[in-house]
Amino acid sequence: SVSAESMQPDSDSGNWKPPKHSKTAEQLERLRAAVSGNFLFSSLDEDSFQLVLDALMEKSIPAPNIKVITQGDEGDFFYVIESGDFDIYINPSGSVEAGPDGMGNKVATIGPGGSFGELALMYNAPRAATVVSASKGGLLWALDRVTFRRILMNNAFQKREMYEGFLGEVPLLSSLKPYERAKIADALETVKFEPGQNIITEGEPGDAFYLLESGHAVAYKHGVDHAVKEYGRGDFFGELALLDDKPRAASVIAKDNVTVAKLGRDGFKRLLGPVEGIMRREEYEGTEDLDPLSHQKTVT
Ligand code: 1OR
Repeated sequence: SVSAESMQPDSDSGNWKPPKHSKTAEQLERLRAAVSGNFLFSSLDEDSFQLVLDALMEKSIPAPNIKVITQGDEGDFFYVIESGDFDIYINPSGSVEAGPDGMGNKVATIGPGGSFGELALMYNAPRAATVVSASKGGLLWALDRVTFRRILMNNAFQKREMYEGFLGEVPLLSSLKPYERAKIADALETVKFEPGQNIITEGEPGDAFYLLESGHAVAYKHGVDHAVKEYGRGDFFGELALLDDKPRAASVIAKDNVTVAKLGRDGFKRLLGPVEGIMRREEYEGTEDLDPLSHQKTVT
């Protein structure tokens, strides 16, 4: 949980001037692309967004095996990945013997569009993990601690707190670690629908995945006469078009007032990899007719 102390603004930042690192048009274009899919930036207003763009610094990580963050160090920067893969190692015991260079065990790999290094800045804690480049041609965008805390952090806290309870109840996500659910929370957007509104329309291309937070929705195939499924709190839908790059296989329509947590295609691919097997298995579970939507309660 968030300590009161970690929420205090940094004491030395009374007359803070945000850093400005000038960028070429080419750099700016790459930077905009790199942060476009990243949750934390998407809910910033124009001014804050511009301020963060100015403050970000490009950092080239040309080769594999370069340490970007060392577990136990003080936090200085938050990083967004433009290109390259980065491995996360955790040494739970602090033992020098554990794993390569005493870095402990590899717990995750993060790729383009992903980010890391937020925990130490959010909680005023030592670095929780070691982060090492895993490929050539890595490019990072680094945001200094003060700008992160002043501009991006409240957003991250709010979303992680707001979604923590709900995501913990979603059966699909129960095998994930709390940290993995926190990263999903960052990427979610709350959307509301009124009774009768289409959340998803059959035949259209798919660009998002949905978790149902409250209310009920019904899936229909071939027009609204043929209900195939009803969804309630904690259920998910919209995965098929994203998993298989196919048009929407059904329409999903709000039955009453519905609130969904929406996850865009990039976030879906980046964050739900570990449960892809579960989604695919559930598609066909216990059905004779292999109806691709029959992984949840069938409307009778
Ligand atoms: P940091 O500032 O502590 C290391 O610096 C960063 O590694 C950390 O922020 C996160 O951004 C990132 N546990 C802790 N930190 C992780 C983890 C993680 N994965 C990435 N980082 N995991 C939990 C393992 C029990 C891995 C979850 C898959």
